[in-house]
Amino acid sequence: MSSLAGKLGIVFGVANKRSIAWAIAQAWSKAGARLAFTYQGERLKENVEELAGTFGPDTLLMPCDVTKDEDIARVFAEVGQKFGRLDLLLHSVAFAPKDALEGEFVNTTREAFRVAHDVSAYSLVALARGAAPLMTNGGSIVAMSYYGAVKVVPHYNVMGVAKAALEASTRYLAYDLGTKKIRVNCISAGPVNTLAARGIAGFSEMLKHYEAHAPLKRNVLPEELGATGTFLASDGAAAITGQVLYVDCGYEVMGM
Ligand code: 0WE
Repeated sequence: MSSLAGKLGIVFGVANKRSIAWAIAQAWSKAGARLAFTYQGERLKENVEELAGTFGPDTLLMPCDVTKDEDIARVFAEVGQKFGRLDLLLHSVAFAPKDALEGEFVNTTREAFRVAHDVSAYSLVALARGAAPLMTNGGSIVAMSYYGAVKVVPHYNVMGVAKAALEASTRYLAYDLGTKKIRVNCISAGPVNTLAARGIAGFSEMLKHYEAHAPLKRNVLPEELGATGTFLASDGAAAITGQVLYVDCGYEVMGM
């Protein structure tokens, strides 16, 4: 039997076909899950409509700005109506103002710091709180992180601090929601060429650096993030919560 047969999930963070959220959604779907999607703003609506539509014309699709409590409330009300229950949630959402990812961290403005943390870290707490009452048979919440949460990656700057908050939030959520059999974990992915990575100065050099230095001498593939996301969502990971799982071809273990 498929590992996610009969499970109901919601995916936050699909922007286009290269999104990590889309890779994990496809893997969840292939493993038997039925999925709902949200999109951020009219700009991304058509993209996500087309992608979500590949799972059937009746795929639940809703707008959601994760910085708006009303949007989050509406999304979970609709999921409650249409699904009646929820098993899986993917958080693959991050944003920091572009300026904050270019100069020095020391120059991060109060507003850029606030926005980065609101969109990239607090949103996990808000979504977990919205999802928990629907996860009546327990559940699995998966969020995406990056090594810049733990070590300095030049220019990752305030996003690194926000990912540190996301990883710590994962642990506190795991503790609170553990009593309801809801697990909360992060996947810390090696760099992937997505819309969010494009336009980042030096990104292709970063991919080459990982290829040269990671034990596996290559970069992670989106479908490998899908496979890990499927494992964490499955009952095979029933005793795993509060963890950050590195899916980075081993890069994280290197000291030099
Ligand atoms: O988490 C990320 C990127 C998230 C991200 C990307 C952007 C680009 C466009 C957040 N906010 C924005 N804001 C924008 O205006 N990654 C793990 C990919 C990434 O981003 C970097 C990296 C890596 C790796 C930025 C600098 C250095 C390394």
